[in-house]
Order: sequence, then C-alpha cells, then structure tokens
Amino acid sequence: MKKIAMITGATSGIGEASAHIFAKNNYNLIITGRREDRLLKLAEELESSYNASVLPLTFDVRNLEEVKAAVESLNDEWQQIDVLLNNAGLSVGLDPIQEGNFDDWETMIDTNVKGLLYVTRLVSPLMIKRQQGHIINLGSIAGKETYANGNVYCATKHAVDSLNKAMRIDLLPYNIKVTAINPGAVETEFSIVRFKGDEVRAKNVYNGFEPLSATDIADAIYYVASLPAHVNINDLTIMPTAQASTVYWNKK
Ligand code: NDP
Ligand code: 8X3
Repeated sequence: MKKIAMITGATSGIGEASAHIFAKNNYNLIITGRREDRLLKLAEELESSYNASVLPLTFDVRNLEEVKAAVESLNDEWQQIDVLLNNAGLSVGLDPIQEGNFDDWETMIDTNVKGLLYVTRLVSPLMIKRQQGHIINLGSIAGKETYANGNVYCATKHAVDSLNKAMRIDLLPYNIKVTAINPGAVETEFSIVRFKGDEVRAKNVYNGFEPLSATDIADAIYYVASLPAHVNINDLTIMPTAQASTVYWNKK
C-alpha cells in the first residue's frame, strides 16, 4: 500500500514542489490550500504524471471550523497519514514595529502559528492511533534570527521553532517523528505575497545571488521523510551558499 502525505499550502512554491517529489516517490497525497483552481490542476498533474491518488481539500488554515470539516471528511483510508507537511505560511509587509499594519500582523500570526496548530491538533490523533507518523514543520532562518522590519514574521517562525520542539516531546511516546525545515531565501511567491503583489520589488529580493529553489527544499523534505524508522532529523537549516545569515550576503 502506498504511503500518504498531507501537504498544506500545496498551491505554490515549496508545498507544490514537495507534492511533486512525494508523488514521484510513490506517495498518495492530500493537498490543501485556499486556491481551489490551482489545487485541482495540481491534482490532475500528479495523477497523470505519477499515477498517484490525490485528494484536494480547499480550506483556509486560519479557520478552525474549515480545518475541522476537512480533517473530519477523511475516510478510513485517507486517515492513514504518514507525513504531515505543515507548510502553509506567509509573510505580509516589512515595516518597522512602530508602523506595523494590524491586519498584516493578524494574518501572519493566524496563519503561521494558529493555522499550523489547528492542523497539527486535528491530524496528530490520527497518527497516534497508528503509533506512527512524521510531522514536518516549515520554519525559517527567520525562526533562528531576527532582522530589521521582520518583527512579527520572525516572531511567528520563532514560535514554529518552539512548537516543533514541543511537538517532538509531546508526541515522543507515540513514535511520531517531528522535524523543522528552516530555509533561507527561496524564490517562490513568498516575496510577491510579502510585498502585496509588487512583483518588481519581489524580484529584486533575489537579485545578485542564486537563491534556493522550491525544489531544493522539497528534495530536503523528502530526504528527511525517507530516513529509516529509527532516525529523525530534528532541525535542518538550509541556506543559499551566498547567504550566511539574514544579514550577511555575498551579492554580486
Ligand atoms: P508561497 O507563497 O509560494 O506558498 C505559500 C503557500 O501557503 C501557498 O500554497 C498558499 O496557498 C498557502 N497558504 C498561505 N496562507 C494560507 C491560508 N490561510 N490557508 C491555507 N493555505 C495558505 O511561499 P513558500 O512556498 O515560499 O512558503 C511555504 C512556507 O515556507 C511558508 O511557511 C514560508 O513561511 C516558509 N519559508 C519560505 C521561505 C522563502 O524564502 N520562500 C524561507 C523560509 C521559510 P493559498 O494561497 O492557495 O491558500
Ligand atoms: C523567509 C526567509 O529571510 O525572508 O522565511 O525571512 S526570510
């Protein structure tokens, strides 16, 4: 029987690339996100390219009722989730704390922290029932360091760093692995979202150096998920070679 991976935020970037690599490696997939058109298109691609069974579930991770309804809709077969990739997340705005936009703050906290918690709270009991599973959380170098104007985004990723450790402790008795993947700059739709659709400003973030690609991170995610049962990577920080930290760059 094929294993099952559930990937939140599969409509773009790291989540979408991860869906491809897991499907290519014989997983069936639950893919989620808010943009249903993209989810359905991805489901079709994964089914035809890799012969995977794919269940698209459209929901907003910020909405507890929607998350509950989605997880409760899973039949016995789809409840056998082997890997949960808590990937849905975003940064909105890049303002100093004294000028921060309240709505942006709510969006980041609700998505990156509360959304990740909602999904984990509802999916982890399914793993506990089977005494197996692997939760992989998308943290960030922003969860290890803090940079100018990154305030609330960095705080949410520091929270993910802490929750990652907490999950590993609480889920230890149930044989459930917990891993954080902490990337530096990855060129996805991340900066377009951060700069609210300003594609020129977003592109500029990646000028003068080679950023990571979504596939670079997806490969690492699949690697940690494919290790033997007794091996767990707790925490993996992955940077572009040209980025030593959130402040030190080798830009041409
Ligand atoms: P993208 O913007 O390309 O993808 C983000 C994904 O998150 C989309 O599929 C989006 O789907 C989903 N998402 C956002 N908000 C919600 C929501 N409320 N409910 C459900 N899904 C949501 O960015 P990345 O692929 O780069 O980001 C993926 C993760 O990686 C994030 O957690 C990000 O913080 C983290 N990360 C990114 C880095 C980078 O430099 N790109 C570096 C370090 C970490 P939809 O809009 O359809 O809902
Ligand atoms: C995204 C990377 O450096 O913009 O988490 O915070 S960074």
